[in-house]
Amino acid sequence: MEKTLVLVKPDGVAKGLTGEIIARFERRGLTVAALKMLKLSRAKAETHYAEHKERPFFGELVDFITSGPIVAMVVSGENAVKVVRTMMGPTNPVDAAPGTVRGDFALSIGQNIIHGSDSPASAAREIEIYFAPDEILL
Ligand code: D4T
Repeated sequence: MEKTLVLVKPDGVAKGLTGEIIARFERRGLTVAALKMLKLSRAKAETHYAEHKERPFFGELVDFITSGPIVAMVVSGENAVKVVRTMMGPTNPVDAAPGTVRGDFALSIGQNIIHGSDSPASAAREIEIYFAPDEILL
């Protein structure tokens, strides 16, 4: 089964959307294979978003993702990477259709509620940042 990393970002946790987001994935038929709440260190945030290091929004991105608790999960299922990305909606919530997480709950690209890996290779890299192998239970 394909695995992907999902984060409920600090704004999603603060808005009480964690349960709603998990429920959407479970109702779709995906499986939560690992789950934890944590506060991300700057070092881990910089590792996660390394591809954006030179972008002008990098500092704000790291400030935001480390600003409060997040919920990290490994979601598994057939085509989990693509299915989760479709259910999230585009990065900029302005373009996100109603029915997607961002289309229903977000307005700003800087605070867009949720992260999902963008490819199986990214998923493998990102899952290692958040979970030890023995924490992935399904
Ligand atoms: P994440 O990684 O958070 O799921 O977002 P995406 O995969 O959908 O989008 P991304 O990697 O292009 O962007 C990472 C992160 O940076 C924020 N961001 C992005 C921002 O604040 N301003 C911007 O102009 C862009 C492109 C939002 C998500």
